[in-house]
Amino acid sequence: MKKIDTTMYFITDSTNYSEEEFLYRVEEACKGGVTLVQLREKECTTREYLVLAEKVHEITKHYDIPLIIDDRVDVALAVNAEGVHVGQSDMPVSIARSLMGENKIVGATAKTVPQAVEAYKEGADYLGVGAIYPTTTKVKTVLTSVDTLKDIVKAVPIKVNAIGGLNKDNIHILKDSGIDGICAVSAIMKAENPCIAAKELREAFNELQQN
Ligand code: TZP
Ligand code: MG
Repeated sequence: MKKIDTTMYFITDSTNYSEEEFLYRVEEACKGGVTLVQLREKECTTREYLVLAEKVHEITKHYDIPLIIDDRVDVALAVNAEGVHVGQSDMPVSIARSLMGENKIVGATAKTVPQAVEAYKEGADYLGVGAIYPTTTKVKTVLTSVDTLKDIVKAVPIKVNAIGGLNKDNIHILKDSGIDGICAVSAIMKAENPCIAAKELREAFNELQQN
């Protein structure tokens, strides 16, 4: 199995930031110890996605953190990103896997056990499960209960991350859920200091796993 550290999975959102501020925040998050970065752009053109992905990849490579591109296999391949993340209305995992090849990371969103099992069988390396809490990030999603999250963890042998409204003060509900990591957008992206926020969130999760 591929070695992927999904412990502190940071997902970007460039909304309301200049490119300079956005890239600064991404770099600060990297300094703070995030273990995986996903570039998630919903409104830009393909060209804009490509150009931004190249810039973000320069940063993540410097910190030796794998970069995952949301939704777009073509953009992931074009910038030689380490992986792609597909949701239920994106390219199916099986096709993403065959296009990306065996050595790249393919992640998938799953909200139910059948979706999780299907994604695993089609070749996903990890799953993002949620939203656990309501989120202010622009996304079409429904809530997933912690019980469903636990059922998914038991149903598949790949890494499972929780996502949705997570921050250092509310992740305690994930204790003993068996997850491998947490995904966060706002808690890091919108933090006054993304470096400290990333560090604190990672520490809070590590503590949860130990106690
Ligand atoms: N999928 C489910 S919730 C979500 C995505 C992409 C957004 C999570 O963002 P935040 O700000 O960490 O709640
Ligand atoms: Mg998607």
